[in-house]
Amino acid sequence: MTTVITYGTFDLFHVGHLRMLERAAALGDRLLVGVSTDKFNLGKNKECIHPYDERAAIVSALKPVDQVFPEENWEQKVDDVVKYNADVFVIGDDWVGKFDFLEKYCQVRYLTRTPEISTTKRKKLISSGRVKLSDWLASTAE
Ligand code: C2G
Repeated sequence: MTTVITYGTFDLFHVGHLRMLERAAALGDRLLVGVSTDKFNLGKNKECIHPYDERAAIVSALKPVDQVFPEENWEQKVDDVVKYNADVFVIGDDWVGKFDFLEKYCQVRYLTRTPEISTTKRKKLISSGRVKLSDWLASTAE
């Protein structure tokens, strides 16, 4: 049984998040996801639109995901990897090098991010009012 573990905020869930979770799940038999708590996100200078319980509910409902737990601080990853007996740690390459310390405990894989999509960009686009949401959705659907 190969256990994969990953972490993230997953606010305004989008296809970049989904593709990451699908690819992470494909690396093992079960996927555990640490979802950042609202308090932890403030430390990342990220203010979420969706509160933790909604973000965790969405992620835990996904087919590739077996279990969700709260990510409350930067230090918990080693304990999590040991506690869950994780074989592979996966995260997007926007974090490349940041979690190499986990190589003592498990495989560390940085996967390429899905280009051109991010929660921040989507928040800006919606709040800018430059385009009507319906026009934008129509344009992205093409
Ligand atoms: N992601 C992606 N493609 C995107 C956007 C995000 O592959 N277009 C990936 C990120 O690389 C990350 C995961 O989706 O692996 C979750 O992204 P975020 O919610 O932005 O997570 P982040 O705030 O980077 O938190 O301790 C690690 C942190 O909790 C990671």
